[in-house]
Amino acid sequence: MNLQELFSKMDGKEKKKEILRLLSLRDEEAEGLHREAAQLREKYFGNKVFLYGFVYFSTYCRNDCNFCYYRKSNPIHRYRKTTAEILQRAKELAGSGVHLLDLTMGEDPEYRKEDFREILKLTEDIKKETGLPVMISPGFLTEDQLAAFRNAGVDWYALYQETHNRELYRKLRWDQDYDQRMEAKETAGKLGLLVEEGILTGVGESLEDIADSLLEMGRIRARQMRVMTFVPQPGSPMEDRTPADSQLERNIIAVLRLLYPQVLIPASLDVEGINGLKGRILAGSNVVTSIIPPCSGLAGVAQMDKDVDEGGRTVEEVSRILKELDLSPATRSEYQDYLVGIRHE
Ligand code: SAM
Ligand code: MD0
Ligand code: SF4
Repeated sequence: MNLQELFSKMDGKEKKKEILRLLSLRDEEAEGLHREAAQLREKYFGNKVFLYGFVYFSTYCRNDCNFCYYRKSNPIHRYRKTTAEILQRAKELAGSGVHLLDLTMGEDPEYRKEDFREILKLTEDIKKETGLPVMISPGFLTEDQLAAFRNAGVDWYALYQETHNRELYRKLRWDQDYDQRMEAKETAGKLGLLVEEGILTGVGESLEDIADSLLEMGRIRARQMRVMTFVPQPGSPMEDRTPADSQLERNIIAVLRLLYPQVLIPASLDVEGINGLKGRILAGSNVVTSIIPPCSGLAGVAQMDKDVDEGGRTVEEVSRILKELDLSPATRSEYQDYLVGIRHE
């Protein structure tokens, strides 16, 4: 019996034990796990991979997350792009062949004004002019704000808990309420938005914390599930933490694929840049995120400028690497058909 079949027959306690075992695999055993996950991706998605364009349009933030470069108490250079410029970048990305646009900001008080009036209008314009599905990552939203974004045509709401261990959460997002953040995702789901949940690894979590998170992601019915290895940020309280390699992140990707074979699992270019892509795809990812137009003055979140202006984080470069793995970017309509399918589940 393969691992996926085994999982589907297990009760909660057995499942957790098996997750813990898989997370700690290394070397050839880990490779075996990743191979099985990649086979499952192939079973459900063929040789097709989805590509997400990333537009981090304001790096101003009212929050003070301990892991983040853009926390409000870090005295860094910040930018806020005008809506005209954001639309322009979105169109460029769409033209380059991405399947979705991820509109991301810090919790910028300026753009949060009047219940995001300007951003709502911008979202409508972007949908109209590009015809692409849109994800928003604006931080916490109230029910009314979520409904307004849904009415503006938004498809996805991304809001990452980072961990589902409340004590650890208090050390990471120390100035934000745990339950409010979880509830925003449940509300979004009820309103008909698709939800992306995510965790950080390398922030002092235990394997058991990770196992709990993976089960929690299923419980809240997230349709996209991400893990990112923590990248220490200059000027932040966690800057001296030793950075972890990507082994655990790749094991988590593989276990997510076994637990939830049909969900979207990103390989983010925002952790190790373009050189980290293969390993994550080989572990079972089926979405490449953090594709950024070169020389646009737009940044990543965990890796502000890595590979961006060199053109490493482009559709072209990603497609070249996918080809080496006998994979290729999906078509626009394949991605849109996938969304129709999960909406009707
Ligand atoms: N400000 C919004 C928020 O925090 O929800 C949207 C930005 S969101 C895309 C930022 C995400 O990037 C965080 O939730 C976290 O998972 C990830 N991130 C931030 N800083 C990071 C770091 N230093 N290393 C790895 N991931 C990081
Ligand atoms: C990424 N830098 O995809 C982006 C970001 C926000 N929805 C995503 C963390 O890696
Ligand atoms: Fe702000 Fe998001 Fe960074 Fe937290 S993770 S400080 S909410 S930009």
